[in-house]
Amino acid sequence: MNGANATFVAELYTRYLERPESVDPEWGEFFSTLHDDARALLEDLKGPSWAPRNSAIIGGTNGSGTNGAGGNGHTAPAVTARAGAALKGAPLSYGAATDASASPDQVRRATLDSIRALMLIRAYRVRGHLESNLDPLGLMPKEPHPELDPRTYGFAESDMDRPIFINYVLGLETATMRQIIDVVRDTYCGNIGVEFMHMQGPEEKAWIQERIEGERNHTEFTDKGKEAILGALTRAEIFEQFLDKKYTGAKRFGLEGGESLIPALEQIVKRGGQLGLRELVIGMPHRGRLNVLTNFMDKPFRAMFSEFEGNSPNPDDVMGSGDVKYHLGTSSDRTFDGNTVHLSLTPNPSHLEAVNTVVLGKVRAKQQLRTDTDREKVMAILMHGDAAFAGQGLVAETLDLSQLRGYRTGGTVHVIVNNQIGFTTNPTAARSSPYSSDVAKMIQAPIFHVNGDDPESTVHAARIATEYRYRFKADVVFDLWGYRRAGHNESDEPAFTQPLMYKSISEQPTTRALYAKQLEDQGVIPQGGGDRMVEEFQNFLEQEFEAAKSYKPNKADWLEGRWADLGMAGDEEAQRGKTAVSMDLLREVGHAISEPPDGFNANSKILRQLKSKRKMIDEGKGIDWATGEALAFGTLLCESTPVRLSGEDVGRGTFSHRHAVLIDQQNEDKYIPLSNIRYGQAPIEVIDSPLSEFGVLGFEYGYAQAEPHALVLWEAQFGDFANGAQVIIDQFIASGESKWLRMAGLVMLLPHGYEGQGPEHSSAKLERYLQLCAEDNMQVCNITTPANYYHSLRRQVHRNFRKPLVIMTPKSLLRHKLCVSDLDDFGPDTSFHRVLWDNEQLCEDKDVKRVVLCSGKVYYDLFEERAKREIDDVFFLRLEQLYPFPKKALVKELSRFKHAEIVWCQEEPENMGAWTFVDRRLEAVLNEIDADQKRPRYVGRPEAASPATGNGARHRREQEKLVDDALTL
Ligand SMILES: Cc1ncc(C[n+]2csc(CCOP(=O)(O)OP(=O)(O)O)c2C)c(N)n1
Repeated sequence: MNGANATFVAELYTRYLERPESVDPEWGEFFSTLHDDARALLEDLKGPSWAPRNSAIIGGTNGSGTNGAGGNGHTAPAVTARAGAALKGAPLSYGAATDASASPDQVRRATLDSIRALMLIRAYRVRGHLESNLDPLGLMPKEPHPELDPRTYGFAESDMDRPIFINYVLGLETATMRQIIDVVRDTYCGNIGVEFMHMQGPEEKAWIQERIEGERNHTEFTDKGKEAILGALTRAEIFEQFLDKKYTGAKRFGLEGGESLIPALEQIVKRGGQLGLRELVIGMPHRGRLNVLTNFMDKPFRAMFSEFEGNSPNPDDVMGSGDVKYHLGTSSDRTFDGNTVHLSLTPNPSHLEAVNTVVLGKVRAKQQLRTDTDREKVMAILMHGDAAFAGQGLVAETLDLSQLRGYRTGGTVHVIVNNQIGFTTNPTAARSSPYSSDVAKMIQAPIFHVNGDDPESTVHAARIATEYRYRFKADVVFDLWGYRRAGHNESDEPAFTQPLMYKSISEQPTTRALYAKQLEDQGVIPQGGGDRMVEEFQNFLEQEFEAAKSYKPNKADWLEGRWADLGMAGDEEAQRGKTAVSMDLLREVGHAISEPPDGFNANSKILRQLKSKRKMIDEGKGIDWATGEALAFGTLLCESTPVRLSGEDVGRGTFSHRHAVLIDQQNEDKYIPLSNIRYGQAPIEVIDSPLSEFGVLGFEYGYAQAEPHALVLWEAQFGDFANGAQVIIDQFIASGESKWLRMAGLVMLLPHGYEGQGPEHSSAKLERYLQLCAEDNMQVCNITTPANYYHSLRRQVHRNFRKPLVIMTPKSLLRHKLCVSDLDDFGPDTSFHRVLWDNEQLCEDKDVKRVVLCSGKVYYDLFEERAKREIDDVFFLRLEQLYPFPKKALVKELSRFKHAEIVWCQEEPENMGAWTFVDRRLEAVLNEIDADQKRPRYVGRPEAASPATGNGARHRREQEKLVDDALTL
């Protein structure tokens, strides 16, 4: 755009406003985005009906004025008249709309001025951030952007002082282009760059615009406020220096270069507290974590120094592997302005961003527990590195959850601690987008980029970000630009890879030093006041350092709050749990889940299913898998245990078996039978999740951690998809208790079984879970009856400890005539069985020639084939729970068959499934009972790279062979 065509565009635009259809559609689309301000301007300028028709200059000839905006045909003349008044510098009250003395040319130019000025102002809103001053090092190349140049809109130097009517846009009625530029540059190109014009919501966009334009994006801090900011910067900087001096070279992933984070976080809590925040759940990476733990979370410095001395953060009698300092969490209360906010930092693994949805799940559970339906009392802050935010796909998954009914938490404040480097990698190699924050545009989040060397702007922007979250209950991104003073960690040499950047960093005064000087120069603090603050804090740290020598942690940070009545796992017998319920309760639930309400138009096939469900309950026979599950959920709900099930398509069930949510065939109303058992029952949430494994599993893990008194389940569409969430499984579920003393009773339901559906839909990779099992960290089951499934679920909340439960769940067994239970198996005197006997014993123990041990669906294949062949001397034993390994039970059962052949049969290839896990454990059992055969013999598919064949005929051949081998070989 240049001066000449800007005139053309402005004319076109005026025509567009009068008759949108009269301009080319592409222009129309462009103009529609300009709409708000320009329309307001023209509306305001709409003259009274006496404006002369024939003075129309733009778009008003040939009678077209009759089609003008507002239908009175006078818009354009009125506009020009008003603009003409502006041109002459007349006061622009409404009454000045008729300035008959302005010549048509003057009026025309004034009108164009107005519109072109609006175009420029809009360009600053959209792209002003590109010329803002974000990089404290000043290394980021900055090109002037033509759209931000008044010449582009036809304003030469000689035009800069002409008054232009802009109708209170930017709070100015009239202004010269010079004044306009002053204001827009101050607002949009200072030390804060705001991106918000990508937002579709007019209210959200207008809010941001007003919030920042109203005060030119500045806060005037009181002297006390300024001192508080300097205090926070001083603590942040001196703490790192102190560590560097006392523990030179020790890894701490220091915050140096990003110290403004600390006052920014304090501002978020302070402003949040005023807006209703009572509990803040925090997720953050390694960078600056020790600083956040002490200076923001109030972890005692002496405790931190003690850990640097190599002491455990927990009392000696606490077990577990522990973790490195910069992964640990903590919790504390902080009070600002009389509002106390509980802060908890979630422990996390090295895996950047992996903690994100764990934090969100915790927030959601805490909101539920506080009946915080407005989502104002509990909020998350997630901190991120710039490289990680752009690079890790989980960020997109996290953002995607932010507004979904089953996962929303009322908005997260994301803080990118942007040091413009990722380990040794430059931004140009780390992302294709201009900013690391760009991914957040997918959810229309506003983005505040701030130069961290301007701590006042930092605190100001943090405040607006918090207000936005509270106003719109939506995510907001705060991108704090700084640098990394040391290498990636303190023993790394950054000059190997970024010599120029590090030369510049070595010459850069610290943020604290710059700000202390600023406050001294302003007279806010006395000369030398900055240094005195430093000394005072150094002295305090020295005292803490001394105190650390005798510091002893007096309690471990666990089993508090909601966990207070829970303990550690006891012996094997205790793990059974009391899971039986009365027959009355079973029938009550059974009836509720088999009757849609009056007037509900259920699908006819569903009605048939409900009828047969009702029959199962009434006759007490043939209870299938889905009904067993519903009985588990329903009985828990009646016992006041909330249930939360999420995963892809879980409402209906991937295999169309669950139908936890019924859909009215005429209006698509939903009815959840399990929500309608009785008055006063606990709530159940059944949530169809987005197509994500990593994010959603993390969320449910976090939820389960914060609410141990609910049954929380995640179901994979097919079990193997869970490996998209492998980080959550390895880093949290399997090892979280050992590393961080954090338990979770989360259930993972993983459809598994060889049914000829090909490589990706057969195996849930049982072997992976078994390999992770140790120290009683979790339970892994492959269950074969609806009743045992029911008990396994109820057991999760009927013991005084919590452990993750991984279940290989069935597919074909969902409808298998043999895979059913009696109602009695759910009733009094029943419980979970880790080992299940054969359903039929066909000969006496002593005559059993062979015992086939197996787990899961293959049992039924074996059972049917044995019956078909009328074999009566083979006995089956099912391992329903593989871990904790039911050694005692197996010793007892196998002692009956000391002289029999012992076979392990599985469907999976030999390098997969349970074989390598059970092999040595069964050997130990056989040795213990002094059986004739000391090791089980393997029967199953041979080793394979791919879990299953894609060829149906080959699958059947393989399956027949392994069943045949198990019975006869
Ligand atoms: C998922 C994952 N991959 C790789 C790493 C190894 N790693 C640790 S820090 C880091 C660079 C992170 O850069 P950035 O996100 O910008 O944070 P910074 O350390 O600069 O604060 C990398 C690659 C990791 N921790 N997690």
